[in-house]
Amino acid sequence: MPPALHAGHNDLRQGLLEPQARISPKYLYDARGCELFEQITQLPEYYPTRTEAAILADAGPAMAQALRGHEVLIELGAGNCEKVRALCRSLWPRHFVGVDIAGDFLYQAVRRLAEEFPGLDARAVHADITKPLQLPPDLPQAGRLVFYPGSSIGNFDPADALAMLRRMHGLLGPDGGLLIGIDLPKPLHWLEPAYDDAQGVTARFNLNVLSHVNTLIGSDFDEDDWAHHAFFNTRHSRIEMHLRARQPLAVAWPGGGRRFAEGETIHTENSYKYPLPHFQDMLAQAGFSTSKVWTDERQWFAMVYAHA
Ligand code: AVI
Repeated sequence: MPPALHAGHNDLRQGLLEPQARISPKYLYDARGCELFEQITQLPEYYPTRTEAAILADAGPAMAQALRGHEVLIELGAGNCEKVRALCRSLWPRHFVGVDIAGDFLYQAVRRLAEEFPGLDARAVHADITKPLQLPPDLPQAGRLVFYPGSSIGNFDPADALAMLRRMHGLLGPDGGLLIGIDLPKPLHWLEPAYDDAQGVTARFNLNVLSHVNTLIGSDFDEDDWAHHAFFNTRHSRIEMHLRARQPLAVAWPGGGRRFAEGETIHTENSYKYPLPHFQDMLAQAGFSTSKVWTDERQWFAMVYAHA
């Protein structure tokens, strides 16, 4: 294959060459990765999605009360717009903007939402939410609420998470708010299986990143050479996902390559579990003040509402 075909994605090549090889978690989400993640959210061990959905359902009326006045809903990483439905039913906003990197998927989901909520001005913005965001210029400034569910903020390292919270703050006027989902620390015997399930779906999700990388940079990773490894790093309060070489091996790509010793790993994802006060500190550093927190009985997950 001509090398030009695999130009770009220098971050990938650089990450693979670092002493602790790494692949950014954003590469987990090609079409197959998105499908596998959907399956993860249904797994018995993967508590975050269903816990968050239960909080949204149980606290619906109280949330509607607290969020009154927010008529402009901006969902980051909107995906299939499933989570925002409950919020639309209780808030009946006038405007909705769904932002996601998966364009086609998003356009269809926003069209369905507009059909379900007649009168809602629903729009899709195809964009990478980790970069500065251009919202439609005619979107009202007053009454904005940024909705960022799913605890995806935990997939950024703390400095990047803080930068992201600051960018969210920058999207809001003085009466704006943020409703964000965060996954809280909990005992290891609940945490680790959520990232290493019995059916091996998370393993397939992690290994799939190698096929995606092959497509992007023309490398010759073989998924069978690697094993999924996920563990809780207590010092950093985060789940780490790695791919571990099953034997000594060499991987090549146009213009480069590297050897891996048996047991050497590629770090593919972090999922931080912030204690609530710690996360509230981050919000404060980004210019927000926490207004309300909803959580589940076990205090495993929290929906935090913060004022700009
Ligand atoms: C998208 N994100 C919140 C998931 C998480 O729990 O950190 C990604 C994931 N990785 C493995 N399982 C789920």
